[in-house]
Amino acid sequence: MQKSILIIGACGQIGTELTMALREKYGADSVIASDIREGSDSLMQSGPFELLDATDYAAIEDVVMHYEIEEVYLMAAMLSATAEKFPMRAWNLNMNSLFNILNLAKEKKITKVFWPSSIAVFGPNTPKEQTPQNTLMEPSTVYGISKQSGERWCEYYFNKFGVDVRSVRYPGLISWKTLPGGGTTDYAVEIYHKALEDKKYTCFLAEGTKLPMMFMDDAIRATISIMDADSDTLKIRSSYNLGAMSFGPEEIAASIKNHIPDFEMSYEPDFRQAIADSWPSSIDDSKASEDWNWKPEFDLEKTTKEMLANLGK
Ligand code: AKB
Repeated sequence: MQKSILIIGACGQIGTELTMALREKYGADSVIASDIREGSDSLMQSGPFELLDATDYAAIEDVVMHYEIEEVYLMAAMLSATAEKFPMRAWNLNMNSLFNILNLAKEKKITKVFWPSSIAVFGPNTPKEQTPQNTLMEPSTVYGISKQSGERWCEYYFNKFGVDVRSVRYPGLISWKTLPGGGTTDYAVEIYHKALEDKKYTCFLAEGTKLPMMFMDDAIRATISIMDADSDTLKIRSSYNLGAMSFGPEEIAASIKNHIPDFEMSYEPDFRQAIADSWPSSIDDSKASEDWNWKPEFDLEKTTKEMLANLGK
């Protein structure tokens, strides 16, 4: 089926792989990548690209009209660790970009929206193990507050204006094609790079800090599945819990040691420890399984194999 798609924030960790996957599915010319700066050569050469500021409504509207865009994936955001350093910039980027897209949909200029939420919507008073879909949510980070507010606004625009917005709460994402930036879960990507380069890694989170994580292939599959799902099957228009695996830094180190026996891990927790401590350890994603058949395919061992094989090439 032919459709015209715009990805905002296409050069980031998720955006890069999402753009490639959607181009594969719908054809290169149907998927317009955009970002505030240019991305990798492979992304730039694989199809149309527009320089675009996610906070600039008029510029987004121009691109939407020019390419007759139907669906927007809004992947631009400031993540948890950077947002603690620049609270107002994070709030402005994370909220204004969302309002721009929700308002375009409200005005019927686009028909469908994907917007990512995060495990950061939960806070220190949320049950930590198998965190339910509906539970106490008191996020204590700037990023978490922006994501929780975003979820409320998505649900509001769906109920009030019929905006077809779809969302998942991503856990920490592990990928080898593009580095993450500014997140608390970034250690789970850095560790593989350092294991191959130096055979050692100093982790900025403490031993025992168990967090929900996911390999990027699963995250991309989840994103495309929820966008493909029949609108009527989606009972949740704030954001779906999404899970795959949960581990602490010492467990990822042990799985790397199975392949690189002399790998050494040390720990120097910094300000990101407090952020991680406020988040769940594991996630109950049964609503996503019930409503749109979500099922992860990658566990830690499979992830480690993929990461080391691809980064080692
Ligand atoms: C972060 O660490 O900020 C992100 C997230 C969990 O949303 N990866």
